[in-house]
Parts: sequence; structure tokens; C-alpha cells
Amino acid sequence: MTINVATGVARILKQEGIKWVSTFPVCHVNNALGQEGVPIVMMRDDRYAVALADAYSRINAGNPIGVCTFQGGVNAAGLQVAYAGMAQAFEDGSPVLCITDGVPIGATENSQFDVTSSIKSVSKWYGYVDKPERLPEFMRRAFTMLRSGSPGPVVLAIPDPTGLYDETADPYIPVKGWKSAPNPEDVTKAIELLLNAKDPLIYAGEGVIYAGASAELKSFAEMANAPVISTLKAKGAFPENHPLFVGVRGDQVDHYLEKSDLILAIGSSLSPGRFSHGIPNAVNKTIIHCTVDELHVNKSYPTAAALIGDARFSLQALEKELSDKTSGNGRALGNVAEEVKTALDSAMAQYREVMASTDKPINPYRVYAGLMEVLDPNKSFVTHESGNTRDQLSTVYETLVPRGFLGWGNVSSLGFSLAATIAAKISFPEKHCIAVTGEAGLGYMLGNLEVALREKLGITVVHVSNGGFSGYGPGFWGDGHDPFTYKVTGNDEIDMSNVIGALGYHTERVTEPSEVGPALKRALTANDSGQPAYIEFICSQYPIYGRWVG
Ligand SMILES: Cc1ncc(C[n+]2csc(CCOP(=O)(O)OP(=O)(O)O)c2C)c(N)n1
Ligand SMILES: [Mg+2]
Repeated sequence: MTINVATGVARILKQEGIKWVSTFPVCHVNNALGQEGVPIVMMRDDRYAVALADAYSRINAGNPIGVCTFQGGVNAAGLQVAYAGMAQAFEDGSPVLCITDGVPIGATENSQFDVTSSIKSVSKWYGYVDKPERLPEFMRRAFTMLRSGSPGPVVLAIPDPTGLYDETADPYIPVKGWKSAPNPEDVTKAIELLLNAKDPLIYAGEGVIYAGASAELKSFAEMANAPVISTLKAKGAFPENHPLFVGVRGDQVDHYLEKSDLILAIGSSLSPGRFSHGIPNAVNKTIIHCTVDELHVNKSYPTAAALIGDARFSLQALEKELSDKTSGNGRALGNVAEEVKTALDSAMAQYREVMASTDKPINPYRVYAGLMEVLDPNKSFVTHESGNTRDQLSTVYETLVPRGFLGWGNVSSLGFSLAATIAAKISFPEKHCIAVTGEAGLGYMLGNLEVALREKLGITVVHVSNGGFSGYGPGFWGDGHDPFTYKVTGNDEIDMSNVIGALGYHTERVTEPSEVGPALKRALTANDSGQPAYIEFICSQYPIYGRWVG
């Protein structure tokens, strides 16, 4: 049967199990999506169209894949705005499928902006469907890239959506992802090194979540009797109430990174960035690097042993080898868990104090404590924003299941938390889904707040309203690092709960610390009936403790 390319795209997406597509108009495949019955979630700008699909892929570990469409072609206005979303997905390694209009053959010199090189710089793979009958081939390749190897965005450009091809000539068969197991020799070497180490530390990255390997990580860590830290993006990969869990950040994490003589990294690129830890004194440590991507081996640190392969297969192989070498007993028992508890108790003391604070304005840590009080960690989703809320929440918010919390930010593009929370609510309608933001994140979100109303998605935006841009460490203000660019119109001049309430959100403005929990509960009740909520907590300009180890 002869069909056009846009119809082919819609049908193949359905075959691939894609339940909906996010967009900002116009994109020339959108009408075919509508006609073929693929639901469309329309965001209010192109960057958020990408961010929603990106977040959906992250939250579901690429199963299913998030898909978005936006305007491209000679008039690449959509693509130019979407670029921010694609760049973020590329930096954070998110397997999102972006579909855009391609510059038509014959029009390639009609614009100053170079579509091809711009897309190539932010994608794992870019396919330009230069002939209608090649669509099945391009879609097969796209889903192969999305489901195999190191995750990253894939972009398909469709220059001729009306071009016809015979659907039966090359019938489409859905693509599975392919995974590989590490070389057994490398596994033997890694366990040899581990058994010779005095103070090993497991450094868990997001690859554990993409591989669905949380159970294997727990079981291996227990057999290795080794403490575990996780990266920001992997927060929740290891249950944070486990006796071997050290943390994501905080003084106890510093302490373990410093004192360990062996780091076994699994599912992390080990790229020291602004929001990840470097490895101090790396030359004096033994580094075992288990990753799906050889590009990262020997990149920042000399690697003593590497396992190239899927995180789940790697952990299974490591555990088996460790068991074989220790007659099933695992690494000799020491007082590892007790030491972790001591380090944690001492590092957390200062947070426990401020989490119970009755100060006015409200201490932001009091808000985070309130979230932990009212949310069921197994039935909720929390994410942070760029700024204070990321560093503070990732230090104190206890996460028990993968994606009970979404940490993000190799680059941390302000406003992403709204897209993440909408994606979470679409993924788990039964969960309470909360974005915690400051002024800057909220500013980015404003136009897109309407989406949750239109889609009847009961999400909650928690605003730590501190009247300015704090950012990191001591804050931008006062003696902080950006004293000329922190002040915005504050909560004494604008009541954002009125502004957002007028849109139709359940809103409250909370000034009393004792009202933190009750206000959050009322927001969740509104959410349960499909109404989104915005709660503005009038907070102090409070510094961040701890650091990302440099
Ligand atoms: C798109 C983008 N541009 C710039 C930044 C840099 N940046 C990081 S945090 C921040 C200010 C955060 O202030 P606010 O939202 O009020 O949060 P607070 O730290 O005060 O809680 C800025 C400008 C960024 N993360 N993303
Ligand atoms: Mg602020």
C-alpha cells in the first residue's frame, strides 16, 4: 500500500510502542500523528517539547522512548529554540527521539543557519530521510541507536513528508536494543584488585538505572561489603536507607572519596563536572571503570581495569566472580556499615537541625523535611531545579527507589523540573509528582504551566521563594559570588500564588514553618482530583552546605 512519509512515521512510532509525542507546532508530521491516532502533548515552546520527551525517556530508562517533534527546515525557528533542549539531552545522555522538518532538497543554501551542523553537535546520530522509501531504514537505525550502547538523543529530519512509498516493500519490524557483557578476563582482574583493596568504594552512575540493575548493585555491594555513593543522576539507584549507602553529596561523601584506595565505578562516565564529584588523589587510587562506552575509559583518570558492557551484566559477572573467589562468603567482614553510620550521623547533624527549624522566614531545609514527611517514597516523584534546590535536596532527600527522585544536570538548564514532573505524572498517574524550584526556574516555567491544567495533570510546584537568585554555595548575594545579579522583584512585591492561582492552580503562600506539612498535604489532595498546585514557601536566603568534590 502506498502511503506518505509522515503517515509512515506515525505508524512506525505506534509499532515501536510510542504512546504519545510532545510537540510545539508546526512540524509537518504532526497532522499525520493526529490522523493515525497518536496522542500529542502540546507544550508552549519547543525547548519544553524536547524537555518533556527527554524527561520521559530518563524517568522510564528509555523504555518507552520519549519522542518529540518541532519545526525545522528552512524556517528553523522551532529548531533554534529546541536546540537548548537537545543540547541538555545530549549532555546528560538521554535517549530521546527528536523529529523535525528537514531542509528540502534544493533549498539547502536558503538560510544562514546551518541546520545539519547544529543538530550534529547535539545528537548521538542524525538521520536525514533523503528518499521516501528509506523511511523504514532510518527508523530502524534510529531505534537501534536509542536502545543500544551509550544513551543519547537521535534526530530525524523529514524533508519531504508528502513523498510516497510502498509500505509493503520493506515492512517495518520493531527494533530491540542490544547489550553486551564484559570480557571475563577483565572481570577476573577487577575482582583480584577488589580483593586486594583495603577501603574500596562503589561509585554508582545512571547507567545502573538505564540497565535496570538496582537489584544487582545492591546484591553485589552486599557481597563486596563496600560502601556506595551515587551520582546526582543516579540518585535512587541504590536504596538510601541501606546501611552501606554513604550519600550523593555531603561531608561523608568527601570523606569516603578521600579515604578509599579503590573506586569501582559502574554506569558513570567519571567526568568531573560542576555537579558531580571528581576523584581526589586519583593517581594513588586503583580505578575500576565499568561502563558501556569505551570513550570514557582512561579519560579523566588512569584506569586500572575496565569492564565494557551493560551495567547489569557487569554486576552479575562481578558478583559471580567474587563469590567464586571467596567460596560464596564475599569480601571479609569489617565494620563497614558501622563506619558509614558514624560518618553519616556526623555529617547529617547540621542538616537535621535546620530541617527541624522553626525560623521565619522558613528555612528551605524545613520545606525538604516537610516533603519527606508527607510523601510516600515508594509512591512519589520529586525533582529539583538548578540552584539551591539541587544541591540541598540531593544532600538530604532520602530516595528509596529508582526515579523516586530525578537528579539531573551535567548541565542544568533552568526550568527542566516542570517538564520532568509532567513526564513523571504521565508515566505514573498514581504517584504524587513534585518539582521544587526557585525564582529562576519558575520564570522559565511560567508559559508552560498551562500544559498541566489543559492535560489535567495533578502535579505540584513547590517554590522556595527567597526573593533572589541564590545559585550555589554561599549564594549570589552578600559576600556570595554574583552580588550584582541576584536581586529580582521579591515576594514582598509580587504574590506569585495570586498570579498562578488566577490560571486555575490550587495555590497557597506559606509563611509559617508549622504550615509546611499541612500546605503540602492540601496540594496533594488537589492533585488527586487532577488539579495542579503551586505552593510558595516564603524562605530565607540560606546557603548550601557541602560541595561537589573537585
Ligand atoms: C538556562 C540556564 N541559565 C543559567 C543558569 C545559571 N543559574 C544557575 S542557578 C541560577 C539562579 C537560581 O536562582 P533561584 O531559581 O532563585 O534559586 P535559588 O538558588 O535562589 O534557590 C542561575 C542563573 C542555569 N542553570 N540555566
Ligand atoms: Mg531564589
